[in-house]
Amino acid sequence: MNNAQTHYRACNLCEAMCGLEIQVEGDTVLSIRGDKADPFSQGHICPKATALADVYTDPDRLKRPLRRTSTGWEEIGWDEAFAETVQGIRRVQEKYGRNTIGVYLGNPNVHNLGLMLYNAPFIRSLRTRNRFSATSIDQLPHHVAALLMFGHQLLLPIPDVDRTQFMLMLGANPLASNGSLMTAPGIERRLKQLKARGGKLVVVDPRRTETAALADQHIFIKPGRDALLLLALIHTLYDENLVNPGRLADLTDGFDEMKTIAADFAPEQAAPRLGIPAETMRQLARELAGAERGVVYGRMGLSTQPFGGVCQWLINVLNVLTGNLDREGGAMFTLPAFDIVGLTAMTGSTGRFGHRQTRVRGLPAFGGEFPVSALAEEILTPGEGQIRGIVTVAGNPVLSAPNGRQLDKALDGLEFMVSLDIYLNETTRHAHLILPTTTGLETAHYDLVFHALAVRNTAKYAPALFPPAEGARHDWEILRELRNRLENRHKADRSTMLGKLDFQRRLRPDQILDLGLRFGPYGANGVNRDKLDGEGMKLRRLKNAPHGIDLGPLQPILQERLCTPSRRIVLVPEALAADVARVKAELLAENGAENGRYPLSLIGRRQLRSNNSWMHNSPRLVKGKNRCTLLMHPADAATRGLTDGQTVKVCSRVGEVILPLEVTEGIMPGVVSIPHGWGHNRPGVQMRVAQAHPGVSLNDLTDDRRVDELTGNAAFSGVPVEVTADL
Ligand SMILES: Nc1nc2c(c(=O)[nH]1)N[C@H]1C(S)=C(S)[C@@H](COP(=O)(O)OP(=O)(O)OC[C@H]3O[C@@H](n4cnc5c(=O)[nH]c(N)nc54)[C@H](O)[C@@H]3O)O[C@H]1N2
Ligand SMILES: Nc1nc2c(c(=O)[nH]1)N[C@H]1C(S)=C(S)[C@@H](COP(=O)(O)OP(=O)(O)OC[C@H]3O[C@@H](n4cnc5c(=O)[nH]c(N)nc54)[C@H](O)[C@@H]3O)O[C@H]1N2
Ligand code: SF4
Ligand SMILES: [Mo]
Repeated sequence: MNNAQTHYRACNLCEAMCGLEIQVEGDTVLSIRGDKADPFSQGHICPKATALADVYTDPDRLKRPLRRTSTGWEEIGWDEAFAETVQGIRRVQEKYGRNTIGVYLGNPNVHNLGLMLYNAPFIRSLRTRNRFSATSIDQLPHHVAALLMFGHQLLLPIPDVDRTQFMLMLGANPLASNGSLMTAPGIERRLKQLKARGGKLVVVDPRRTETAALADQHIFIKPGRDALLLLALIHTLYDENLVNPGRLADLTDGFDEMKTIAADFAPEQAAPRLGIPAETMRQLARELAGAERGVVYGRMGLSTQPFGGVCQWLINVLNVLTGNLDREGGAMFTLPAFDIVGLTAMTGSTGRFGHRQTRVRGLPAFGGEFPVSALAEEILTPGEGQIRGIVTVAGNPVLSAPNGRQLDKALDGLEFMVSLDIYLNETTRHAHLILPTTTGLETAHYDLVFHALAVRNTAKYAPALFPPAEGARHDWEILRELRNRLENRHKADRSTMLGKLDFQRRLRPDQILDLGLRFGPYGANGVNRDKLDGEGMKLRRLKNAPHGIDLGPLQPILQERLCTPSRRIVLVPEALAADVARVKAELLAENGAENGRYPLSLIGRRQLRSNNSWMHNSPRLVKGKNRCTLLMHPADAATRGLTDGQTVKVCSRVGEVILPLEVTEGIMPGVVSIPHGWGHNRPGVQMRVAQAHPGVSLNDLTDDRRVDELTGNAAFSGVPVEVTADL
């Protein structure tokens, strides 16, 4: 260990931003531990952190550009790869029109500083309307609610978990996911502290999750019906005179409209449809209203369901009605050192909704992107504007988008496809070219996104630990080069004012970061400059603080941040209010027909040792027994004559999968669950460890036609299925 060195950085795999202490010798990682001196994560890590080293050294990882030929893949040089990529894109656009190139950005984009800073100008250079990203299979409803209520798509309320006394959590399982739209490393400790200080945690989930097991109270709910529960809670607040918005009263419009809307949703009315006693709902509303500091928080389970938009709106409404929005211990807003909300608000790019529709089904665009659920049909349906080529950047939609088999088929028929990725996987196997990128430990890191979603204001930067693996390039370098070639410009244009302001062409990611920090709220002239002495926030300061800098707990700041035309909170945005009719028709009306052929309701789940679809090639993460099982309640197993451990077949409208059955009381009768992110048994994948532990893909069952009609977000929760013995 004589030449061992210690490097500090934040893990970029999930949203928790855990501080890591990494011992290295040369290019060998000796150990990865939690960094106890990180003021935010205080030593917390999970098993995935150590797998960062596995990704770095993975023998299956791609390091040179690959071209698909009739006889297989061949390595080519970068110059050739860039030239062919640009030719491929141009060929399609010249033949069919510029919108016939699609682009899909996957989840790792938001965990990568270079991608966050360079993907926008690259996408603009493609000059296509057919933009897609993982947002519409994830948190899109949160953005829609934020845009319509607060005037900015990124003004997302974050639960102040460290100071709350009452937390109502719906459709989230942070003990497995480590928290989402709630960056809070060591969430288990934080939730235990909430209980220890006399607070209460209530979890609403169709499954008794790891988080539900820790909670004071767990309420089962049938998938997709939360909107009804939330409306019943709001009804109770009005009905029992518990509405108490405090100082928000002067800042908010729409209390009376909300009362009218909720009038039809008495808990007594909702109870039979929910299977939750009316008294339980009334009690819950009273506890929330009575808590000195309380918060309602809902994540994936509430976003990716047929009423995702309404659910995320009503959660905000509950926080307003109880005075908990923008209040300590409630749902608060961050003021990060690199302030994307502030920067975009300044330029007026606060978000747009419904300004365009998809060609085939007419699903709405949000923020310049169309819903991924429409991607396959946009490729497969002939006609003008049909997508003929695609660029994927750090995405695996074949496993992550609904009806993955259909997408497989669609991608297979494209005239041109190029992927920036580190693996030859379920999606990239369809590409004509794969451009291999650097991985976590080879990149400089600052969380542009997750500092803005954290339960404290913090900042942390780390330089790359290793140089790029031989042959690989940084994502941002690839995007910059492609953009330059697509725009026919090879050198930065410094002669014009616009050229000078074109940071992405002229500067490296850390230089842009430095500018953002200096001109941010903690910079020398920023509103919060007093938080730091001397010259305020800048990159050098972060470089000198490798464990990160704590900028304090969240503060009430909404009033200054609001971007609505009225500068007030819009409690009842029109589009959302209108969507309540759908809740009434589909959830409240008694005639909600149960599906005869597919009587069970399918949900997903997350597992601590998986990271979406792409980390199953790490041997240490897949070892042990097969985790890709179907969870089913004993009563449902008994009616079907099924027993624990046997192999079963699950069918939905779009497909079927075969996997082992796990019978458990931990899931509601009528509901079954398959973990998300498996299914590596497709031909042509080159991930040997993952292929040896393939599991099945949940999204071979989920349905691209099931979306939240309002937002277009995928409705993964509650897919109708049937389960039989696999004979
Ligand atoms: N049924 C169901 N479906 C779901 C979900 C669910 O809960 N249930 N969850 C949804 C959610 S929340 C999300 S975010 C999406 C994720 O959907 P995607 O983003 O499409 O999928 P990932 O599995 O994150 O795939 C990431 C891809 O990026 C590659 N990659 C990793 N690191 C890098 C890098 O640094 N650079 C580049 N260029 N490539 C990299 C990986 O090899 C992989 O191909 O899935 C969604 N799909
Ligand atoms: N280990 C690990 N961590 C991850 C990821 C990962 O793949 N693995 N992915 C990361 C990503 S991209 C994201 S977006 C976050 C997601 O973070 P979370 O939202 O916390 O993740 P999930 O575990 O999907 O939690 C969703 C919960 O909703 C429940 N649910 C499903 N349908 C319904 C419903 O209709 N109503 C209610 N009330 N509940 C429902 C499910 O049972 C599940 O417990 O996790 C991140 N962290
Ligand atoms: S919880 Fe998330 S950020 Fe923390 S070590 Fe695990 S994967 Fe990394
Ligand atoms: Mo996600």
